Amino acid sequence: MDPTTTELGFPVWLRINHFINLFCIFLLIRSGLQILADHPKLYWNDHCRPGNEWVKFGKKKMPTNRLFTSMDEAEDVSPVFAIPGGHHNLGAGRHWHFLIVPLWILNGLCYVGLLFATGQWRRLIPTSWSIFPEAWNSLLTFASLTVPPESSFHPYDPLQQLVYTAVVFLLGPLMIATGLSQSPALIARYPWYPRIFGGRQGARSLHFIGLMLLIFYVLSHLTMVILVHFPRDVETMFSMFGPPGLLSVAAFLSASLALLAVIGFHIAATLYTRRHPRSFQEHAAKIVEPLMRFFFGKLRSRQHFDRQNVTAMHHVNGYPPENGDYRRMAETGFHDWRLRIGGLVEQPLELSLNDLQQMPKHEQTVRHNCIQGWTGIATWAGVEVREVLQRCHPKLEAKWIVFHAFVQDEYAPDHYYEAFTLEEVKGPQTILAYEMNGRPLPFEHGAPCRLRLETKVGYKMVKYLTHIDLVASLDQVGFGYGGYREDHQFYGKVGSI
Ligand SMILES: Nc1nc2c(c(=O)[nH]1)N[C@H]1C(S)=C(S)[C@@H](COP(=O)(O)O)O[C@H]1N2
Ligand SMILES: [Mo]
Repeated sequence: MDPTTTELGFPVWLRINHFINLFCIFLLIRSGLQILADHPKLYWNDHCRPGNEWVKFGKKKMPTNRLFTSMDEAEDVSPVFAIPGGHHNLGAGRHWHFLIVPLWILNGLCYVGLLFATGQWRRLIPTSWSIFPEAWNSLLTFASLTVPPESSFHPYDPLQQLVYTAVVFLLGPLMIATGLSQSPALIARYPWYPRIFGGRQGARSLHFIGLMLLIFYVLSHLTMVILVHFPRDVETMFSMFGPPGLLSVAAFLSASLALLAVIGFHIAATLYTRRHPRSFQEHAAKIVEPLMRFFFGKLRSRQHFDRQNVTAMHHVNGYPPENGDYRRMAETGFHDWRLRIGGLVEQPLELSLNDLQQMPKHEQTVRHNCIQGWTGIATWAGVEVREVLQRCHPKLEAKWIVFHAFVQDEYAPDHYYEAFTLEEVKGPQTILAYEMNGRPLPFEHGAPCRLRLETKVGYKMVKYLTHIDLVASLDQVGFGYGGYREDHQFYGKVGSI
């Protein structure tokens, strides 16, 4: 090996970079497990047919004789493994994931940049094919449970070198690429992209397999550090003479402190997130929302799935309203139902189902992406929101458009609603749908009319619409966080990923 590699040492930037990476990875793993727990089933195709998962965690069994919703499928998860842990804390788990991802990617880019700028790459990236047989020999040595002599670490042994290169240049990019393909906005704009991974569920499964490899890597890496370096450091600690020994002691202490700091941060962050979910949501939103709007906000859906491809058993989330008004209207085929469009508009509207059917009809065969993880493909048809907006003439002060649903249950007065900026709903494939797969919208999917906005995660697409309001601010709408799930489950209000 190139003799200069041993002289490279571990410069300060490398140590800091490594520390930030460690900090990020543990948070990404724990928030990732929180997200997974909300739909702990993995599939290889985007239909997510119940029972068709290749792996499933948790013991829940879904009924086959009555309607269940995907919220019923969520599992609790221990705060030891997940941040913040507990029941359906998906919103907070996502905030953590999205807070850390940009930091982790930035740190990774700095690392790779500096690696090449400083010559450090020479000891990381193998330059000869002989690395493979050498790594194999090294693996055999480890398999016989002996630690190779220190001389074979210069400073990395061949197996280490191969694994590090693979983690940095294969596993890292794979996690980013498959993570990105979970964004409804990105994959609605570039439908070819998730196909690289066999669809969004293929990507989700690979993201999970990557997570498992990452956990395995982190655990074995830590074990190696403890087995190989720890005894050597302890030895020097107890024979404290000469500057090299002292340096080693300092390194050992600072590494231990760094690890303790990460553990301490996790405990504090978990407790804070669990005890103050609202304040965490508000703080996280200040960073996550602008980033999400910046990277995904301008993307417009261009999906055209083959109609042959629709999902036979499309999942459901959110039960049909259990209230008298709704039931009465349903009995007469929603003859009396009117969609009211009001608020800051010059021309308030009241549209019957028939009025909607008389307007230009738009049809789209698209993938639905629930925030919990499942997908399904369906053909939806209805009226473009931009068409309705043209007819009602929004006033200049109107900034937000809020879609309201029937009260779920007359004894529980909060109703489902979701808000968007006016810009967000002006794109294509944003419709008030009254048909699904060529039939009137079924009850469980939002009869008589629901929103479809294909660059968003499912929770933004309000079913069982009653009225649409244009407002200048969200302060007076619900609790003011931009939607029912934002108010009650601490989700973010953008929902582009
Ligand atoms: N009124 C209402 N709309 C709703 C919900 C709900 O609970 N109530 N759930 C949302 C969520 S989280 C999802 S994923 C989609 C599910 O649509 P589907 O049931 O047609 O599959 O509806 C959204 N719209
Ligand atoms: Mo959802």
